[in-house]
Amino acid sequence: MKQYKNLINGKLVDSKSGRTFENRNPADWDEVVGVFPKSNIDDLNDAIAAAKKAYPKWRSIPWPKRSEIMRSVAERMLEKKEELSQIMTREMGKVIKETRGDTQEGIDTALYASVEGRKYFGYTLPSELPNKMCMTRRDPLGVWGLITPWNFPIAIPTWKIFPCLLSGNTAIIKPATDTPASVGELAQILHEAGVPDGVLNVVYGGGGEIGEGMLNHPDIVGISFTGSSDIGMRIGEVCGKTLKRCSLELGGKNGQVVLSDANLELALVGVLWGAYGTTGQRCTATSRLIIEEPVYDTFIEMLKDRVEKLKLGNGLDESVDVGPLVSESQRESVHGYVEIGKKEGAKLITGGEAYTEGECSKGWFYRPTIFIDVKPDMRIAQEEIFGPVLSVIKARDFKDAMDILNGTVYGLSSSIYTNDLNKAHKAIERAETGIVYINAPTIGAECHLPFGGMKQTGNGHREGGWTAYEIFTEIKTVYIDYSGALQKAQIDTWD
Ligand code: UN1
Repeated sequence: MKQYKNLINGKLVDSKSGRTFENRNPADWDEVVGVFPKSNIDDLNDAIAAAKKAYPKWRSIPWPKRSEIMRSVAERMLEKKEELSQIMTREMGKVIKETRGDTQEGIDTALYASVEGRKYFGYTLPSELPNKMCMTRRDPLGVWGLITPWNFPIAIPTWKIFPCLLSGNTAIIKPATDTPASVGELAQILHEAGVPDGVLNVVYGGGGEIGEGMLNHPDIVGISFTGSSDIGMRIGEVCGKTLKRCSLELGGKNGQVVLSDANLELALVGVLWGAYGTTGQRCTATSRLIIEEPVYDTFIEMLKDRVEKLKLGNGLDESVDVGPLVSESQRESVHGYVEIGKKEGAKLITGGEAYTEGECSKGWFYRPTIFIDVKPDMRIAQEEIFGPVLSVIKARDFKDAMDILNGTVYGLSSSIYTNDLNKAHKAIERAETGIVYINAPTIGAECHLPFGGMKQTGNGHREGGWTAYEIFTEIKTVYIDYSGALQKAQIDTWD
């Protein structure tokens, strides 16, 4: 068991509160993965002061030089890929193949950053007036607060930290209390790779204390948050009052549509991966399966059989398909939705209970679950469950399937299985989601493309790719007049 400390101004320090909290393995609650400081406002204030002090020097370093540090981060992460992935499985529960993917996504994000620092373009544009040029450039903002979730303990922190820092900002990160170790290890790597003291600070602790503290601190210029829509709305509200920048990546109720002309075997492996990968705990997880009537019964039969064959267990075992839920409260919440689904009249055909056999008796396991004959307005078809529960809905035809797909307040990811080119294009156009997959599941975004959602999934920002840098920079518009005379825009004429 490792004792972690806050990282403030390049030093590992205990919390001034003297309090700590434990992080336990969700597959075996007897195992303590680490002990962490339960920080208070004094710790946060120290971290913000360090980040503020480090900012002027860090922003003055040329982008290509900062990007060299990112390359070194990528190399170090690659060397430690297996170690990082094992720690992640132990603290979060998802299977080792997936935590290797999570770490790889962080490495890819660092490599992307290492190139972006040499090509982050502005525009040059013609002026309405002679002897004058116009251009845009992007500049950093200052000290950011980054609040990250437990389901992608490395990838999502890297989506925020790397573009934030590469752009010349400094930051405080507060990782989720369920998975703080991964960020602790990552921060150590950044420190060793040459990120100067105070540029990235880690403060462990609860959202109510540290998260709220960030929102209310005048020296924090922006918040980047991934998590639930409820908390996102609260963050947006507080940031609105002081006009802090704020990027929110929130809930999803992602649907996979299977049309009757689709390759059903392909659609089947797609939904198995989309719904039960990461034990359903992805913002992009497939939570609704919308099947066109002619293939409804056949597809459900194929699906039930395969779902019942999924192997549950400790994610470090390479043969396991599905790990535990992250915590006791997560299991209670998922089970609560199963009870709601039963009361609403949906038909439970498999799962629907905790799984406690053998070595799983000491973990937060839950049987992969399928509800069929779900009506689009039921709560299990509308609310984010974040667990291995799939709600299957019958659609009359393509139009009905698209209406059902779009019929939620969320809009993160959608998937359409069809071999009809025209329907595929119509679906791309009509889907009210930030990410659309054709003949692929709702999960599997790549780090160099924009990631985010429409409607209540967010507030219009996109992480990933070049768009992540738009979050962490401000556009500056520059006019350079080399005429040597006063030229009045919109007033002087050119003839
Ligand atoms: C999330 O769903 O919380 O697209 C992040 C994916 C991953 C990232 C998901 N690359 O499924």
